[in-house]
Amino acid sequence: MRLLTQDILLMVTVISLANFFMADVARCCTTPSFSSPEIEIEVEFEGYDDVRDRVIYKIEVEAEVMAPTQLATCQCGVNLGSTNFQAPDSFSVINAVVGVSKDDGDDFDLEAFDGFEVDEGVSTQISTLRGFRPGGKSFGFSSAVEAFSLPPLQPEDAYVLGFLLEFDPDDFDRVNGNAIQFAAGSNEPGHPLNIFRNYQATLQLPRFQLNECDFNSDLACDVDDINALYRLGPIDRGFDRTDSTERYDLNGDDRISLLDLDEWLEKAADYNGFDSPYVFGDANLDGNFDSSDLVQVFQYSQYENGRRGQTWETGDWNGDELFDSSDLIRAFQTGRYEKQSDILAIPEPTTLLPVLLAFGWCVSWRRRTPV
Ligand SMILES: [Ca+2]
Ligand SMILES: [Ca+2]
Ligand SMILES: [Ca+2]
Ligand SMILES: [Ca+2]
Repeated sequence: MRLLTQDILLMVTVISLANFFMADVARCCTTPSFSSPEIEIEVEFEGYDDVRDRVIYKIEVEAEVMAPTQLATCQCGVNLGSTNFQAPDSFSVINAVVGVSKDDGDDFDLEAFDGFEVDEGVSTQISTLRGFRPGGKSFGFSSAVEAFSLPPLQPEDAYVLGFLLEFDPDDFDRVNGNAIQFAAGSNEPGHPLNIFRNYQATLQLPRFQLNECDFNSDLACDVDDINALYRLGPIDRGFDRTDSTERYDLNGDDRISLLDLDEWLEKAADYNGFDSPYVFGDANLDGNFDSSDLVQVFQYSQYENGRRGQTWETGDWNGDELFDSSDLIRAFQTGRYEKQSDILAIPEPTTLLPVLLAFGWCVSWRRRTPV
Protein backbone atom coordinates (compact mmCIF):
# COMPACT_ATOMS: atom_id res chain seq x y z
CA MET A 1 0.00 0.00 0.00
CA ARG A 2 1.26 3.42 -0.82
CA LEU A 3 2.84 5.30 2.03
CA LEU A 4 2.22 8.99 2.38
CA THR A 5 5.09 11.20 1.54
CA GLN A 6 6.35 14.15 3.46
CA ASP A 7 4.21 16.58 1.55
CA ILE A 8 1.32 15.39 3.64
CA LEU A 9 0.23 16.90 6.85
CA LEU A 10 2.75 19.18 8.26
CA MET A 11 1.37 21.40 10.90
CA VAL A 12 3.24 24.48 11.50
CA THR A 13 6.46 23.59 12.46
CA VAL A 14 4.99 20.58 11.50
CA ILE A 15 2.30 18.30 12.44
CA SER A 16 1.95 15.23 10.40
CA LEU A 17 -0.78 12.71 10.93
CA ALA A 18 0.18 9.53 12.65
CA ASN A 19 -1.56 6.32 11.84
CA PHE A 20 -4.72 6.41 13.84
CA PHE A 21 -5.14 2.67 13.81
CA MET A 22 -1.68 1.68 14.94
CA ALA A 23 -1.72 0.09 18.37
CA ASP A 24 1.72 1.43 19.17
CA VAL A 25 0.96 5.11 19.13
CA ALA A 26 4.37 6.17 20.37
CA ARG A 27 6.05 4.50 17.49
CA CYS A 28 3.64 6.08 15.10
CA CYS A 29 4.50 9.46 16.43
CA THR A 30 8.20 8.99 15.99
CA THR A 31 7.95 7.01 12.80
CA PRO A 32 4.71 7.84 11.07
CA SER A 33 3.21 4.97 9.19
CA PHE A 34 0.37 5.53 6.79
CA SER A 35 -0.35 2.00 5.79
CA SER A 36 -4.00 2.37 6.73
CA PRO A 37 -6.23 3.21 3.77
CA GLU A 38 -8.04 5.86 5.71
CA ILE A 39 -7.29 7.81 8.86
CA GLU A 40 -10.28 8.51 11.05
CA ILE A 41 -11.34 11.73 12.63
CA GLU A 42 -12.34 11.73 16.30
CA VAL A 43 -15.40 13.86 16.93
CA GLU A 44 -17.15 14.72 20.17
CA PHE A 45 -20.20 16.77 20.95
CA GLU A 46 -19.06 19.63 23.18
CA GLY A 47 -22.20 21.54 24.02
CA TYR A 48 -24.94 23.89 22.98
CA ASP A 49 -24.97 27.68 23.01
CA ASP A 50 -28.61 28.42 23.70
CA VAL A 51 -28.13 32.16 23.24
CA ARG A 52 -26.87 31.77 19.70
CA ASP A 53 -28.62 28.46 18.99
CA ARG A 54 -25.46 26.66 17.97
CA VAL A 55 -24.27 23.15 18.70
CA ILE A 56 -20.52 22.85 19.17
CA TYR A 57 -18.34 19.88 18.27
CA LYS A 58 -14.66 19.20 18.78
CA ILE A 59 -12.71 17.39 16.08
CA GLU A 60 -9.37 15.81 16.83
CA VAL A 61 -6.86 14.18 14.53
CA GLU A 62 -3.88 12.32 15.82
CA ALA A 63 -0.73 14.07 14.70
CA GLU A 64 2.99 14.30 14.93
CA VAL A 65 4.17 17.63 16.27
CA MET A 66 7.62 18.90 15.48
CA ALA A 67 8.55 21.85 17.66
CA PRO A 68 9.88 24.93 15.91
CA THR A 69 13.50 25.90 16.54
CA GLN A 70 12.75 29.57 16.09
CA LEU A 71 9.72 31.83 15.98
CA ALA A 72 7.34 30.52 13.34
CA THR A 73 3.82 31.14 12.20
CA CYS A 74 1.78 27.99 12.45
CA GLN A 75 -1.13 27.63 10.09
CA CYS A 76 -4.02 25.21 9.93
CA GLY A 77 -7.53 25.04 8.65
CA VAL A 78 -10.66 23.14 7.71
CA ASN A 79 -12.64 22.95 4.49
CA LEU A 80 -16.20 21.62 4.64
CA GLY A 81 -18.53 20.84 1.77
CA SER A 82 -18.32 20.68 -1.98
CA THR A 83 -20.02 22.08 -5.02
CA ASN A 84 -22.68 19.38 -4.80
CA PHE A 85 -23.21 19.45 -1.03
CA GLN A 86 -22.44 22.84 0.35
CA ALA A 87 -21.87 23.62 4.00
CA PRO A 88 -24.76 25.54 5.60
CA ASP A 89 -24.37 29.24 6.29
CA SER A 90 -24.46 28.58 10.02
CA PHE A 91 -21.37 26.36 9.87
CA SER A 92 -18.24 27.90 11.29
CA VAL A 93 -14.92 26.76 12.73
CA ILE A 94 -14.33 28.86 15.82
CA ASN A 95 -11.03 27.68 17.25
CA ALA A 96 -7.97 25.55 16.59
CA VAL A 97 -5.78 23.82 19.15
CA VAL A 98 -2.76 21.57 19.35
CA GLY A 99 -2.62 19.31 22.35
CA VAL A 100 -1.82 15.99 23.91
CA SER A 101 -4.47 13.34 24.13
CA LYS A 102 -3.71 11.33 27.27
CA ASP A 103 -4.64 7.74 27.74
CA ASP A 104 -5.88 8.55 31.24
CA GLY A 105 -8.33 11.06 29.76
CA ASP A 106 -6.55 14.05 31.33
CA ASP A 107 -5.86 15.79 28.01
CA PHE A 108 -4.21 19.19 27.73
CA ASP A 109 -3.45 21.75 25.08
CA LEU A 110 0.14 22.64 24.27
CA GLU A 111 0.70 26.16 25.58
CA ALA A 112 3.16 26.92 22.82
CA PHE A 113 0.28 26.84 20.35
CA ASP A 114 -2.06 29.04 22.35
CA GLY A 115 -3.50 31.95 20.50
CA PHE A 116 -4.67 30.50 17.22
CA GLU A 117 -6.72 33.17 15.56
CA VAL A 118 -8.91 33.25 12.50
CA ASP A 119 -6.70 34.12 9.54
CA GLU A 120 -8.51 35.00 6.32
CA GLY A 121 -5.22 34.80 4.47
CA VAL A 122 -4.88 31.16 5.45
CA SER A 123 -8.51 30.53 4.46
CA THR A 124 -7.77 31.89 1.02
CA GLN A 125 -4.50 30.00 0.82
CA ILE A 126 -6.27 26.71 1.55
CA SER A 127 -8.53 27.23 -1.45
CA THR A 128 -5.48 27.41 -3.70
CA LEU A 129 -3.82 24.23 -2.45
CA ARG A 130 -3.42 21.11 -4.49
CA GLY A 131 -6.25 18.71 -3.72
CA PHE A 132 -8.64 21.42 -2.52
CA ARG A 133 -12.27 20.43 -3.07
CA PRO A 134 -14.09 23.26 -4.86
CA GLY A 135 -17.31 24.55 -3.37
CA GLY A 136 -16.13 24.00 0.17
CA LYS A 137 -16.20 26.56 2.94
CA SER A 138 -12.70 27.15 4.31
CA PHE A 139 -11.61 28.38 7.71
CA GLY A 140 -7.97 29.21 8.30
CA PHE A 141 -6.07 29.90 11.53
CA SER A 142 -2.59 30.98 12.41
CA SER A 143 -0.50 31.44 15.54
CA ALA A 144 3.00 32.67 16.25
CA VAL A 145 4.90 29.90 18.03
CA GLU A 146 8.22 30.31 19.76
CA ALA A 147 10.84 27.60 19.87
CA PHE A 148 9.95 25.08 22.55
CA SER A 149 10.56 21.53 23.62
CA LEU A 150 7.87 18.96 23.20
CA PRO A 151 6.77 17.20 26.35
CA PRO A 152 7.55 13.49 26.35
CA LEU A 153 4.64 11.22 25.50
CA GLN A 154 3.62 8.16 27.46
CA PRO A 155 3.16 5.06 25.32
CA GLU A 156 -0.57 5.52 24.87
CA ASP A 157 -0.56 9.31 24.55
CA ALA A 158 -0.75 11.16 21.26
CA TYR A 159 -0.39 14.65 19.90
CA VAL A 160 -3.56 15.91 18.32
CA LEU A 161 -4.67 18.77 16.13
CA GLY A 162 -8.13 19.91 17.11
CA PHE A 163 -10.82 22.24 15.86
CA LEU A 164 -13.98 23.55 17.45
CA LEU A 165 -16.84 23.89 15.01
CA GLU A 166 -20.39 25.08 15.41
CA PHE A 167 -23.63 25.19 13.46
CA ASP A 168 -27.36 25.64 13.85
CA PRO A 169 -28.75 22.33 15.16
CA ASP A 170 -31.34 22.44 12.37
CA ASP A 171 -28.45 22.10 9.92
CA PHE A 172 -27.19 18.82 11.37
CA ASP A 173 -27.92 16.83 8.23
CA ARG A 174 -26.06 19.35 6.08
CA VAL A 175 -22.92 19.06 8.20
CA ASN A 176 -23.03 15.38 9.10
CA GLY A 177 -21.75 13.29 6.22
CA ASN A 178 -20.42 16.27 4.35
CA ALA A 179 -16.97 16.24 2.78
CA ILE A 180 -14.20 17.56 5.00
CA GLN A 181 -10.57 18.44 4.47
CA PHE A 182 -7.85 19.52 6.86
CA ALA A 183 -4.70 21.46 6.21
CA ALA A 184 -1.68 22.41 8.28
CA GLY A 185 1.77 23.81 7.78
CA SER A 186 3.85 26.82 8.58
CA ASN A 187 5.55 29.77 6.97
CA GLU A 188 8.90 28.04 7.24
CA PRO A 189 10.53 26.74 4.09
CA GLY A 190 9.97 23.04 3.67
CA HIS A 191 6.82 22.94 5.77
CA PRO A 192 4.21 24.67 3.59
CA LEU A 193 0.52 24.54 4.26
CA ASN A 194 -0.78 21.24 2.87
CA ILE A 195 -4.10 19.50 2.63
CA PHE A 196 -4.11 16.22 4.52
CA ARG A 197 -4.39 13.07 2.49
CA ASN A 198 -5.17 9.46 3.17
CA TYR A 199 -7.85 10.77 5.39
CA GLN A 200 -11.44 10.04 6.25
CA ALA A 201 -13.16 12.08 3.57
CA THR A 202 -16.45 12.80 5.25
CA LEU A 203 -17.35 14.21 8.63
CA GLN A 204 -19.31 11.75 10.75
CA LEU A 205 -20.88 13.46 13.72
CA PRO A 206 -22.37 11.70 16.72
CA ARG A 207 -25.90 12.90 17.28
CA PHE A 208 -25.99 15.68 19.79
CA GLN A 209 -28.38 15.09 22.65
CA LEU A 210 -29.08 17.99 24.92
CA ASN A 211 -31.47 16.05 27.06
CA GLU A 212 -31.95 12.33 27.53
CA CYS A 213 -35.57 12.51 26.44
CA ASP A 214 -34.67 14.13 23.12
CA PHE A 215 -34.05 10.93 21.18
CA ASN A 216 -34.22 12.53 17.75
CA SER A 217 -32.05 15.54 18.60
CA ASP A 218 -34.50 18.22 17.56
CA LEU A 219 -34.20 20.12 20.85
CA ALA A 220 -37.68 19.07 21.92
CA CYS A 221 -39.00 16.19 23.99
CA ASP A 222 -42.27 15.39 22.35
CA VAL A 223 -44.28 12.66 20.70
CA ASP A 224 -41.74 12.32 17.90
CA ASP A 225 -39.31 10.94 20.46
CA ILE A 226 -41.80 8.32 21.65
CA ASN A 227 -42.43 7.37 18.06
CA ALA A 228 -38.69 7.04 17.50
CA LEU A 229 -38.59 4.67 20.48
CA TYR A 230 -41.51 2.64 19.10
CA ARG A 231 -39.84 2.32 15.71
CA LEU A 232 -36.96 0.42 17.26
CA GLY A 233 -39.08 -2.71 17.68
CA PRO A 234 -41.63 -4.40 19.91
CA ILE A 235 -40.94 -2.58 23.13
CA ASP A 236 -43.94 -4.25 24.75
CA ARG A 237 -41.96 -7.48 24.66
CA GLY A 238 -38.57 -5.84 25.05
CA PHE A 239 -35.32 -6.55 23.26
CA ASP A 240 -31.60 -6.08 23.80
CA ARG A 241 -30.14 -2.69 23.03
CA THR A 242 -27.21 -2.21 20.68
CA ASP A 243 -24.48 0.42 20.67
CA SER A 244 -26.54 2.49 18.27
CA THR A 245 -29.69 2.28 20.42
CA GLU A 246 -28.01 2.87 23.77
CA ARG A 247 -29.50 6.34 24.04
CA TYR A 248 -32.99 4.82 24.23
CA ASP A 249 -32.08 2.65 27.19
CA LEU A 250 -33.01 5.30 29.71
CA ASN A 251 -33.08 2.99 32.71
CA GLY A 252 -29.73 1.45 31.82
CA ASP A 253 -30.71 -2.22 31.94
CA ASP A 254 -29.33 -2.94 28.44
CA ARG A 255 -32.85 -3.63 27.18
CA ILE A 256 -35.27 -1.52 25.21
CA SER A 257 -38.65 -1.97 26.84
CA LEU A 258 -41.67 -0.30 28.37
CA LEU A 259 -39.51 0.56 31.37
CA ASP A 260 -37.71 3.01 29.10
CA LEU A 261 -41.01 4.49 28.03
CA ASP A 262 -41.81 5.00 31.71
CA GLU A 263 -38.49 6.78 32.15
CA TRP A 264 -39.13 8.92 29.11
CA LEU A 265 -42.56 9.99 30.36
CA GLU A 266 -40.95 11.16 33.58
CA LYS A 267 -37.92 12.87 32.06
CA ALA A 268 -39.85 14.52 29.24
CA ALA A 269 -42.50 15.88 31.56
CA ASP A 270 -39.80 17.32 33.79
CA TYR A 271 -38.02 18.79 30.76
CA ASN A 272 -41.26 20.40 29.62
CA GLY A 273 -41.96 21.91 33.02
CA PHE A 274 -44.61 19.58 34.39
CA ASP A 275 -44.57 18.61 38.06
CA SER A 276 -45.49 15.00 37.46
CA PRO A 277 -44.73 12.45 34.74
CA TYR A 278 -46.86 12.19 31.63
CA VAL A 279 -49.45 9.47 31.98
CA PHE A 280 -50.69 6.79 29.64
CA GLY A 281 -53.56 8.18 27.66
CA ASP A 282 -52.12 11.67 27.38
CA ALA A 283 -51.95 11.34 23.62
CA ASN A 284 -51.30 15.02 22.98
CA LEU A 285 -48.78 15.34 25.83
CA ASP A 286 -50.36 18.42 27.32
CA GLY A 287 -49.98 17.04 30.84
CA ASN A 288 -53.56 15.82 31.22
CA PHE A 289 -55.40 12.70 30.23
CA ASP A 290 -58.80 13.96 29.26
CA SER A 291 -61.45 13.99 26.56
CA SER A 292 -59.22 15.85 24.14
CA ASP A 293 -56.90 12.84 24.08
CA LEU A 294 -59.76 10.47 23.42
CA VAL A 295 -61.11 12.71 20.68
CA GLN A 296 -57.68 12.75 19.11
CA VAL A 297 -57.08 9.00 19.11
CA PHE A 298 -60.56 8.06 17.95
CA GLN A 299 -60.34 10.56 15.13
CA TYR A 300 -57.56 8.47 13.68
CA SER A 301 -60.10 5.65 13.42
CA GLN A 302 -57.57 2.98 14.26
CA TYR A 303 -59.37 1.45 17.22
CA GLU A 304 -59.36 -2.35 17.19
CA ASN A 305 -58.87 -2.55 13.46
CA GLY A 306 -55.81 -4.76 13.78
CA ARG A 307 -53.73 -2.34 11.79
CA ARG A 308 -50.19 -2.19 13.13
CA GLY A 309 -47.98 0.87 13.02
CA GLN A 310 -49.95 2.83 15.61
CA THR A 311 -48.10 5.35 17.71
CA TRP A 312 -48.52 7.17 20.97
CA GLU A 313 -50.55 9.89 19.30
CA THR A 314 -52.94 7.42 17.65
CA GLY A 315 -53.64 5.50 20.83
CA ASP A 316 -50.89 2.91 21.23
CA TRP A 317 -49.88 3.50 24.82
CA ASN A 318 -48.45 0.06 25.51
CA GLY A 319 -46.03 -0.19 22.59
CA ASP A 320 -47.55 -3.11 20.67
CA GLU A 321 -48.26 -0.97 17.59
CA LEU A 322 -52.02 -1.45 17.99
CA PHE A 323 -54.71 0.76 19.41
CA ASP A 324 -57.08 -1.51 21.25
CA SER A 325 -58.77 -2.11 24.57
CA SER A 326 -55.50 -2.91 26.30
CA ASP A 327 -54.35 0.66 25.69
CA LEU A 328 -57.50 2.15 27.12
CA ILE A 329 -57.38 -0.15 30.13
CA ARG A 330 -53.81 0.81 30.76
CA ALA A 331 -54.62 4.49 30.47
CA PHE A 332 -57.59 4.40 32.79
CA GLN A 333 -55.82 2.24 35.33
CA THR A 334 -53.62 5.20 36.11
CA GLY A 335 -56.63 6.86 37.70
CA ARG A 336 -55.63 10.13 36.10
CA TYR A 337 -58.54 10.70 33.78
CA GLU A 338 -59.47 14.29 34.43
CA LYS A 339 -63.20 13.92 34.85
CA GLN A 340 -63.45 10.37 35.95
CA SER A 341 -66.87 9.06 36.75
CA ASP A 342 -67.26 6.35 39.32
CA ILE A 343 -67.38 3.84 36.53
CA LEU A 344 -64.18 5.07 34.96
CA ALA A 345 -62.36 5.35 38.26
CA ILE A 346 -62.54 1.58 38.70
CA PRO A 347 -61.78 0.35 35.25
CA GLU A 348 -63.17 -3.03 34.53
CA PRO A 349 -63.01 -3.96 30.88
CA THR A 350 -66.61 -5.05 30.85
CA THR A 351 -67.90 -1.71 32.08
CA LEU A 352 -65.28 0.58 30.69
CA LEU A 353 -65.19 -0.53 27.12
CA PRO A 354 -68.82 0.00 26.20
CA VAL A 355 -68.49 3.58 27.38
CA LEU A 356 -65.37 4.13 25.37
CA LEU A 357 -66.68 2.35 22.34
CA ALA A 358 -69.71 4.57 22.45
CA PHE A 359 -67.42 7.52 22.75
CA GLY A 360 -65.46 6.32 19.76
CA TRP A 361 -68.60 5.72 17.80
CA CYS A 362 -69.82 9.23 18.57
CA VAL A 363 -66.59 10.70 17.36
CA SER A 364 -66.71 8.65 14.20
CA TRP A 365 -70.33 9.53 13.65
CA ARG A 366 -69.65 13.23 14.10
CA ARG A 367 -66.77 13.11 11.67
CA ARG A 368 -68.87 11.46 9.04
CA THR A 369 -71.85 13.73 9.41
CA PRO A 370 -71.85 16.47 6.77
CA VAL A 371 -71.54 19.91 8.27
CA1 LIG B 1 -37.00 15.28 20.19
CA1 LIG C 1 -33.99 -0.17 29.28
CA1 LIG D 1 -53.62 15.27 26.96
CA1 LIG E 1 -51.29 -0.78 22.00
